[in-house]
Amino acid sequence: MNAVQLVSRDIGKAMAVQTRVIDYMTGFFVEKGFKWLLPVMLSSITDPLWPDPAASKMRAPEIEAYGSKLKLMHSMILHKQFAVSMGLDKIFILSPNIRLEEKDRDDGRHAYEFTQLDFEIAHASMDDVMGLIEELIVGLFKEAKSWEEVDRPLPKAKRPFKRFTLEEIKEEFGDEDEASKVMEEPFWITDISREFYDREDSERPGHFRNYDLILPEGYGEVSSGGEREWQYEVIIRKLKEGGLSPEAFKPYLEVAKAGLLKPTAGAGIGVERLVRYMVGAKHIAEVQPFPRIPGVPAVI
Ligand code: ASN
Repeated sequence: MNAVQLVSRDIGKAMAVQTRVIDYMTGFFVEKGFKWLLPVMLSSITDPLWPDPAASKMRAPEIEAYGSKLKLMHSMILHKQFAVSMGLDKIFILSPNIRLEEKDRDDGRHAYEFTQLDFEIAHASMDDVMGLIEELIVGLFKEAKSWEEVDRPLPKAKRPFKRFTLEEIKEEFGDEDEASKVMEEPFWITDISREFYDREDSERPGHFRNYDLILPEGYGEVSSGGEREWQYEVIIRKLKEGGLSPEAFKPYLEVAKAGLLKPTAGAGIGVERLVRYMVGAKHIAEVQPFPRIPGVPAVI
């Protein structure tokens, strides 16, 4: 595709739905008393996105600024925890993320530049966050029934959404993608061994208090989150177990060591993924005015 073909595409419907989705979601969080932070796009530390069964190992690109090296953000997870340390108990951000995935990640769902609605709540539990996301999704789908741009039936998502552990998904469906194809309503996958910041169940070591929301019809993961670690010793141990260098998380560890991280829980919701699902687009490129597809050179 060249630049002329790119600007000749019709993405009016997708952008109309995106406008309504962002309007609905931001309104939902503002209404509930969340503070709306502006995004951080560069920082000395970012989400390692590793270890993670659903990710390829990647490095955040860096730029040099005023004598320090700053990374392009993989996600704002660590900054969300800092924001709660600053005394902001409920926050959200429309956060642009850059993730230079492997080429083979072009599965219709991955983009190497995308936006997530990322939120975090002090002293919340996984049930609190899962309940909040269910309320948001059920309300959004209900609202969307009256939007003329959404001309396909969305599932009657009923609360509570079904929950499976990752172990159960493997036993029952083989993997997450198969489960997404078979299921007819959004569902949860819990207990996933991944990045250090997701909380390990202190009463059940080797189990994790985290969750992903999966869309049906093969659309796959749309949201991901967890309760968080906040204790310095636990964080250090998990960084080392994950093969990550504590040196790369210096300011984060300083704040943790000072006892300033709080127990929190949160999640991020992929904006383009949600819009793709609601308009029924085959590929995420169809809902990105400027597609950023792993392995495909950007046109503009
Ligand atoms: N937003 C995610 C979370 O809150 C983190 C991520 O995007 N990797 O857990």
